[in-house]
Amino acid sequence: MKEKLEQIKQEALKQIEASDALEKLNEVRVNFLGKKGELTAVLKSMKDVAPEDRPKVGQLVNETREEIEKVLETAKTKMERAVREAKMKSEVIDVTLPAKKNNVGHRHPNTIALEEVERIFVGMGYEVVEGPEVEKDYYNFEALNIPADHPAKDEQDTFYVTGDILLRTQTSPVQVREMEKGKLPIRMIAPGRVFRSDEVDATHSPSFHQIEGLVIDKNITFADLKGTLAEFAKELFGEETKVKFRPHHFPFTEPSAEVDVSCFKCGGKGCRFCKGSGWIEILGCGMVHPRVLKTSGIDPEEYSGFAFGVGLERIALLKYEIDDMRLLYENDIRFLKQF
Ligand code: 2U9
Repeated sequence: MKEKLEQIKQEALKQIEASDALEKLNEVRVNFLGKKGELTAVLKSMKDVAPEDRPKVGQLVNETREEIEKVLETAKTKMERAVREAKMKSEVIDVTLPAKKNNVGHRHPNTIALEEVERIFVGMGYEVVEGPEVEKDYYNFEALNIPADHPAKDEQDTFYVTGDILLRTQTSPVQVREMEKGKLPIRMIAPGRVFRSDEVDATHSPSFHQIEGLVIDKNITFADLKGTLAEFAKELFGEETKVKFRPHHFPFTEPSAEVDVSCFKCGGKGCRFCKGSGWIEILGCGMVHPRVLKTSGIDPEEYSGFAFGVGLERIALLKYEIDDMRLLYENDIRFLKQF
């Protein structure tokens, strides 16, 4: 019996020695010490041992078991340490290596200009409202006092989806929808993409962006419009900026005007930037036509309002001194990262 136990022990030690993974060590444990293991088998065969020898044999079995367990435990600790050390070695960070450069994204000049304009108007208490790019003829033209036979409809030639569904030519439909809701007063800007059937050149594109503004309340006058736009121009182009209102015509406003700002390059003296005039045209505006108010259910006897429209690309081109609108759409990173 003693030899048998010695033989089991030697075999176990040999197998422990040969183990190169924690799983293998576990196999050895199961094979020798487990329920169906070799040592347990010896214990089970105790019934064949003479009763007086049983305590001695039992003790021998226990000693063998303890020895195997001890060697197993030592091997396991050693192996775990080796695994941990290998892992640490493989995960070592070389702090002297050059850093990886992360390419951080960049806001598009249009977005920078839009956020600046929004900041100015939100600061004056305006709400920013958006609406659909695909519109009904009614909201884009009819409700804005541009009937089917109006020449302005030719000027704003657009893309039709069906006979009366089209890509909006201005963001005014957003304001008409707001007026229809009947909640007054209104103080809003409507930024967004608009479409016109224009050829591409340095100042035109079939798709561009506008920001339109609308204020409707009791006792709104042209003086409110002038004060608001003068303030807007100062915030956008600098405190010294002056505004000039030139009479104009829009079907949806009466009276209407185009607004020039004093050239922020030369201060109004005249330079190449303002083509010698000292003034730069930036937007159109006017008092909302009584017919437009009436069409959307607002009583022009009780309420009045002003509106304005500005091309976002025009602001971006001026502010960042870009001389060709096409650069804004080409997404050339070398261009975009300059702003
Ligand atoms: C409602 C009533 C009136 C919006 C206005 C302009 C003048 C204007 C142009 C600027 C450059 C378009 O992008 S552009 O080509 N816009 O000059 N827009 S008044 O008038 C409105 C809007 C909504 C209900």
